[in-house]
Amino acid sequence: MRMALSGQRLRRVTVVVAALLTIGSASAASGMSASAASAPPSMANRVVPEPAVVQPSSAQYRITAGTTINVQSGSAETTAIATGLASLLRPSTGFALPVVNSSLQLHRRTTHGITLMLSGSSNLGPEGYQLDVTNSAVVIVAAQNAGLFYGVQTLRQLLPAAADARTRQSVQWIVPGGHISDQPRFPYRGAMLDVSRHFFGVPVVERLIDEISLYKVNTLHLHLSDDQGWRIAIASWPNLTIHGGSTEVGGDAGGFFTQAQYMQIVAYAKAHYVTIVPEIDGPGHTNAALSSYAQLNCNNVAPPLYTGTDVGFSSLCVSKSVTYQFEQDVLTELANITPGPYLHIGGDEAQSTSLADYTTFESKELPIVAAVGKTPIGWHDVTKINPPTSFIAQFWGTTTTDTATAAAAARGNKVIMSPANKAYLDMMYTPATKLGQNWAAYIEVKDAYSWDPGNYLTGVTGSSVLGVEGPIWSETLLNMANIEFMAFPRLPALAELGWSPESTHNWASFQARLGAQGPRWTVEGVNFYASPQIPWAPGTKGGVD
Ligand code: TNX
Repeated sequence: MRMALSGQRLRRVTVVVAALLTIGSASAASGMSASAASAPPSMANRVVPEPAVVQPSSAQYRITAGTTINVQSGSAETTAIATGLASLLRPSTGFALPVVNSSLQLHRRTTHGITLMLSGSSNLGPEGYQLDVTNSAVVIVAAQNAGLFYGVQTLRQLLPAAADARTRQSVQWIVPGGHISDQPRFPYRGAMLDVSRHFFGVPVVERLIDEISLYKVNTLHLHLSDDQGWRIAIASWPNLTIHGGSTEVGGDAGGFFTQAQYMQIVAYAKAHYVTIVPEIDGPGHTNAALSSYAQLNCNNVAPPLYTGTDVGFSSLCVSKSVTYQFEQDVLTELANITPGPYLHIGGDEAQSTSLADYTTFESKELPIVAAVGKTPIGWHDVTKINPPTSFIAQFWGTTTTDTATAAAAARGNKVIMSPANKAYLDMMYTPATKLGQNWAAYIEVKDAYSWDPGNYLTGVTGSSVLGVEGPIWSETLLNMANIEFMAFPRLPALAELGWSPESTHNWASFQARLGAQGPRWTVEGVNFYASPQIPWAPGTKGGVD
């Protein structure tokens, strides 16, 4: 592994040196001293997550008024990706950038402009792509449209940050030359938004999808129910949202998604190659439901709504059959509006449910998920009931050993890694951070980056790991600016752990590449934490806590 690592680095260095030599002699020929010429942009040290293979060259492609974006005719989805790129670049460049459907067989070496091509080749995998930048063309090739979308996200990061501006900028639109060949390490790269403790509406969720998909995050888990609020309308149990969605932490009015709004989010996510994973937590974290329907309580008394931040005090009534009718109805309606393969059933911190009751509840809940045609994900607490191997455990602990999760992995269950002291995006960065909590750790950018999800939890390695997720719990977060401050720049760090080969993992390289994101977030208006650990590029203006 180490040998391969240094071999790869060496190759990169050699290519960079060769590129610099070429530039040096070109400058000398034009009468300019090499030191007077400003350093040309390079494909290296720009992209987060780090691509699997980057081979910079001395070529440069310049987007001009004459540039077209070409796609093979016949793929409406490819055309939509190309149109998305054109719409992003038109305001800042002021160029027309027409999307051209070509019925000709596009060829990698002879095309001009920016070209998106689907190739039959499957060695790029379902999300992989190749990007070639020469003096005359940018060509992105992938086996599937998801790969073309990711190639476009890489291209965006190779362009000047001003490309993301909404008004015309006078900038040379240069794409540094070379070759990138890229595909993800893990299939599941996620973020989670807690819309229960504080409710956030459709525009916030869509903006978050915009922001995370630039870093090739492909899953957004929505924590839709908890003690403080029920946030998805369920037609057969309307009081869940009418009453249970009416408030939030701190006592302000809460809110909820209608099923039409939820479907709008799902569609927006799909267009960004993001799968929505809806979570209905149980048997604990259920006060909002218990408060909405007295019959879900063992004593038939509905408790008041809760606006505090304690955990572990609520439980559905495990011995009542109505509890399972409720679960069946809720999960059926949710499955009907969720095209993705997963339903998340929570299962964490059921401190008011006995182990026997917890086992009974989960043993009845898991078959309901299967019956509605979905794969269950739950917090790793569920592994203590020996769930079937179809169950996916999301690890949130703060230790590197967990016997029940390791035993589940040994039986064949897959695990999503969200260790709270590395991946919880609601943790404060330092004791001076105003937002967030600190029960698991203070998590600076280097802490979020410096661990290996594929080799972290004893007994949970390699193919047992489905991927990584960064949860944004919202007890202390009131709005988009708060969410962004906690997620950026740590979510891109987690995205790199989920996407990039372990052999590319390198803090110094990450520091430089993350620093290059600062001007982009500044242009986009992302309110991020300008960590002193990162050498932010000129043009970076940090956000506020
Ligand atoms: C623990 S860990 C929780 C959440 C809280 C979070 C706050 C887990 C699955 N549950 O209920 O919001 O800590 O950091």
